Amino acid sequence: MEMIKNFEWPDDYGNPEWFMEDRFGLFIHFGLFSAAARHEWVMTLEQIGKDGYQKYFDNFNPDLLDARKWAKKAKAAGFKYAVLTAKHHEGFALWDTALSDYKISNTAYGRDLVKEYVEAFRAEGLQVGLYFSLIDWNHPDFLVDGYHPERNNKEYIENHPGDMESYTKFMHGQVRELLTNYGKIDYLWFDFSYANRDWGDSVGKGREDWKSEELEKMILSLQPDIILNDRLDLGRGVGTPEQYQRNAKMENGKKQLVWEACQTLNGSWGYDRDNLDWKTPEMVTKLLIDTVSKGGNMLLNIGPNARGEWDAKTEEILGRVGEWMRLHGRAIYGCGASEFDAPADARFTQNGNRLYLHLFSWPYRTLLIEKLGGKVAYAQLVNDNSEIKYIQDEGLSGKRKSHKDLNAEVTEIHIKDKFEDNSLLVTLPVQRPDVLVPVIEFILKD
Ligand code: FHN
Repeated sequence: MEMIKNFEWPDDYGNPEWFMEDRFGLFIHFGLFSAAARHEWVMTLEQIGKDGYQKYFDNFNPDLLDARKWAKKAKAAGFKYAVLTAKHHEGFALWDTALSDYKISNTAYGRDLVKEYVEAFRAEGLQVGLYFSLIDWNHPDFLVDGYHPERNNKEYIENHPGDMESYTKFMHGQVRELLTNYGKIDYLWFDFSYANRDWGDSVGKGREDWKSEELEKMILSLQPDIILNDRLDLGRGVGTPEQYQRNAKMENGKKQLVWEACQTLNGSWGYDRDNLDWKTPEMVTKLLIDTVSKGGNMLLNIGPNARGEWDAKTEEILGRVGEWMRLHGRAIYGCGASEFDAPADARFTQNGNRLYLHLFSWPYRTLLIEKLGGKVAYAQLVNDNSEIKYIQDEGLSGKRKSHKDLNAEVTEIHIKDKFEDNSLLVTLPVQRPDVLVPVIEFILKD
């Protein structure tokens, strides 16, 4: 595993090596929007004012929510860390905050979900992260801008001119609560800065509005080992591209950045009952592999429903991905980008002398890999640790015992002349292993 020295990382942030080892995180979007069940931006997309939104608070009762079940499911799916929306843009707090009545402990649920979440996920051995929205559409002092649900409500705007000094005092106070009352928090995930937005009659918000420098200092004084993402508009922290797949590592000049691709299962972060745009288990697995092959993590999102349960489709996808992770975790955890170039329609991940070839399509019988010739000591399929044979400089690996080896020899004769002398010719079974993505492990010579 590449040490952090090869990466750009703030000296005063916690050591992110656990993060870079873990590779696979669970994002959980849960709040009053889960009851509306049509995307977590519903309040602003439908310009529902605070009064209109109150019905979700009044009727909120996730009676089947059990954070311990969430944690066990997360572990079974192969996740190593999690990030829960402690408060999303709607301003509804999932913890018993002393700074606002707009909180889960004042609903029929009556309990502190952040407390239950951190305890349950730590008990399963996962690192715990919290998502915190810098935006708060419920707070009366939050200055209305082009993203605000009340942006076209003249009366609201007249009565709420905005007081960002007072708002940031409140916002910093809530962050202080989360980093003081719930033990060690491993990852704080802010969302989001938009300083470059300009709607004409209002502009976006960034580090000056959030008092990001002051906030960051407070955070690191309370939790010196914590890591932060890059959305405080300070130009540092874990990179967080979302809803698309990068085509290369995340780099800043000569150094790689610590980053995670943030992806949804169906295009919505919050529970969206009627949204059927689900990614397949195979697509999710390939996104994870592709991200790790570029030196990043994947933060994969789920949106539990308003009873606090994971819907059937989410369970199905994570069940399949979890089975692949059960067999192939060693090709993901602790791995990163490789110095070798993968063949077409495949990805390499690497951890020291273990090089993993993830085959997005299954070639017929042979696979030629450049620059690996002479470097491989042994090769096997990861799903069953069955040997995979190859030809490199010294000819077919292992003794020829069966007609199949003779077959490989014939291949060698036919292909040898096209064979770069530093290539590796892998001979594959015709039958593709019955897993989401087959993986070959090459054990490299020291
Ligand atoms: O506006 C949010 C959105 O609702 C969601 O929480 C995503 C997750 O990365 N972040 C913001 C959009 O970038």
